[in-house]
Amino acid sequence: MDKKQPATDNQHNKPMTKIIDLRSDTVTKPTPAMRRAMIEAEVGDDVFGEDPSVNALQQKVANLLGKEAALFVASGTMGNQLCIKTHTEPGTEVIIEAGAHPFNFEAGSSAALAGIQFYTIKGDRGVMEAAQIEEAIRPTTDHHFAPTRLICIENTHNRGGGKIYPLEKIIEIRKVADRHGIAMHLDGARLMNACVATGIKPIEYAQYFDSVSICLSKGLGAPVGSVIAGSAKFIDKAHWYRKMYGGGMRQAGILAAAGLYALEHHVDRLAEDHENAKILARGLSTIKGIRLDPDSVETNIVIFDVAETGKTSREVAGKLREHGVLFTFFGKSSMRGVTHLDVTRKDIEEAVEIVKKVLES
Ligand code: TLP
Repeated sequence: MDKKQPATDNQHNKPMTKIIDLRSDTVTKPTPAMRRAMIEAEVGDDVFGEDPSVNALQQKVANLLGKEAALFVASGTMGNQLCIKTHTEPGTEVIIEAGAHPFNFEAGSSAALAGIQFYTIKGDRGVMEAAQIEEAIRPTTDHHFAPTRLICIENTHNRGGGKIYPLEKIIEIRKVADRHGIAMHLDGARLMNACVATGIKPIEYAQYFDSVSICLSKGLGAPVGSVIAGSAKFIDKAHWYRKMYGGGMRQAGILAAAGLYALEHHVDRLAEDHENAKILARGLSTIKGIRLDPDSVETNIVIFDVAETGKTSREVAGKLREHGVLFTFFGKSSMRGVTHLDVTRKDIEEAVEIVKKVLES
């Protein structure tokens, strides 16, 4: 089905009234209360540093993560890219897990804009071991090599199915980084999911990283924006690159107000998304043709395999779309469902019923 077409009722070819959209936690729409906060936001020209709402958001995130400074940016991609650019020089190397977002889904920007190359490591659901990382670090004494400058970690790990990066593993990796004088960046697009699921505070994770990026427009439900945090010197340099990348926004307080609202009202409720993801996983795992271990679900992402249906993931996703349930697919047989603010437990139960009907009929 054409992606632009609305899902239709199969028999009558009429547009479906209800769609259960599990493609991503990015699809949420701002709630009425969030919209009110946006309308009422105090604004100024943020390129002059004069937007009170942006400044308040930056201060809030700096405090939350225990960093000297923070910077509001347009997207998670921009956040990661500014951090990678700021930590490196062209011709240097960045160690990253093979399924990580900057390597797979940021349009080649780390190569194009920062001029770095990645050294990828295959982790276990996105989790690399300290020993694997240490082995990947290039010797500084031999100029054949691109010097290693940065280690990137993703928590939770998207392609790892929302896997939480164990804190003790992060601590081990930090020791390796310190031994070699290498910086660490945390892609914390869904850091708050990890925090809510474990009870570990954002600051406890963040202390092991030189830079952290968190997304406001994933599970937190804001329409736009991410925030990066680090030392004052680091953020000052990233601020220069943000301007260079065209990310200097003017009355951005309208957007920052949504982020502030999200941090104040939408963090604790992530527990509901995690519960719904477990319900989704348990339901899907009982359906013929689906392979999924429901116990592997730790946060709001559910990845499952449909090879045994005899159809590709694209075909299965297309079929389900016709029945009003949207999933994403990657690879030939892998699919992803993500729970979020705009789907209820009832929606999840309904989605499972629909998948069952479609796949088992
Ligand atoms: N992830 C999106 C897609 O791009 C795959 C999604 O639907 O999950 N880091 C991580 C871990 C992410 O999952 C994403 C977005 C980003 C960074 C980038 O954020 P945006 O989309 O705001 O640039």
